[in-house]
Amino acid sequence: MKTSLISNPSKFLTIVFSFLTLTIVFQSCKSDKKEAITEEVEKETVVDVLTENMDFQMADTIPSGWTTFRYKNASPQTHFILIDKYPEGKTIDTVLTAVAPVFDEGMKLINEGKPEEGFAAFGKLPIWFGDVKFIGGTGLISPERVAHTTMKLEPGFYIFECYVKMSNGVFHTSMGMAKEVVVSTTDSGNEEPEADYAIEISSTDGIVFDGTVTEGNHTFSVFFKDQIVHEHFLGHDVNLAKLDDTANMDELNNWMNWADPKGLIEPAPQGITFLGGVNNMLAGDTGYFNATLGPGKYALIAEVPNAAGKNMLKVFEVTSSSQ
Ligand SMILES: [Cu+2]
Repeated sequence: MKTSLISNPSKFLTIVFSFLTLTIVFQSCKSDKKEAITEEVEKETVVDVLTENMDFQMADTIPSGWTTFRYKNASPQTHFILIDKYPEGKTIDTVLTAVAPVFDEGMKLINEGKPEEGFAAFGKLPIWFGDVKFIGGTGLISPERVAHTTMKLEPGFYIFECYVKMSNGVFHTSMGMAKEVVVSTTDSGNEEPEADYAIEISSTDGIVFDGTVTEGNHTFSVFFKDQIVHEHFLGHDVNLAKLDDTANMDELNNWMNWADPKGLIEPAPQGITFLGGVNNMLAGDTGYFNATLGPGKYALIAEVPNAAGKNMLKVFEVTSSSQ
């Protein structure tokens, strides 16, 4: 079953999550967002996002330009923010008539353990579904932690989502972790951050990072040298994790694949504390994350199948500043 999933280069994930998101959000949110886009929004240096129970509590409209998300996870689950950009002109009516019946059919088959039939059903989806873009967001963040991620936003309509799975296998997206957000034409006025440490990620070289970090509060840049669709139908990203003595790297590596029934599901692996990062961006883009790191062992890892085999798992030490 897994092999079929992985060998199929279709855009299944895009389809699944985009659709989940669209159904959930648009059914409850038909207000006229077109007007909101030009509304004045309060200038703020930081956009606060809070999760308490399968939600994104945040402003409906945020400024464009360089934007820092301060994402507090006050829930018992692990989450992230992935920001999706949909093609222009798609309405809820289009989705409900052209997509919903196809989605229902395909997902039902996959849930019944018939992935090949399910994928065949998704072949009936509109072509534009493949045009959804993933433009950034935070990395994985553990309970009671705060992720700080900075990225440049263009004005427009976006969906914020999290598709980590509950222990019963249900995606957080379908539990309420999908929110439509308007990025206004008002610029935040923020400047691009300056990084203390530079990270690069690409399909060819994996995560490139020199790994010499001293304790303290640091900003890391993440340059997406390229972006591709991996076996799980999504691109690569960079997540920061603190490792304690019980952390098992194989377990972490396996967990970072949603297409595995045991992947990206609660509970998160033992001994791992996720501290944020930068979610899927487009090729050529750069995002930043900030974290306060004490001495110890950490990892940078992409949420892709077999990150280690793609050179997308880097373990490094943070050394004491007194050393
Ligand atoms: Cu979540």
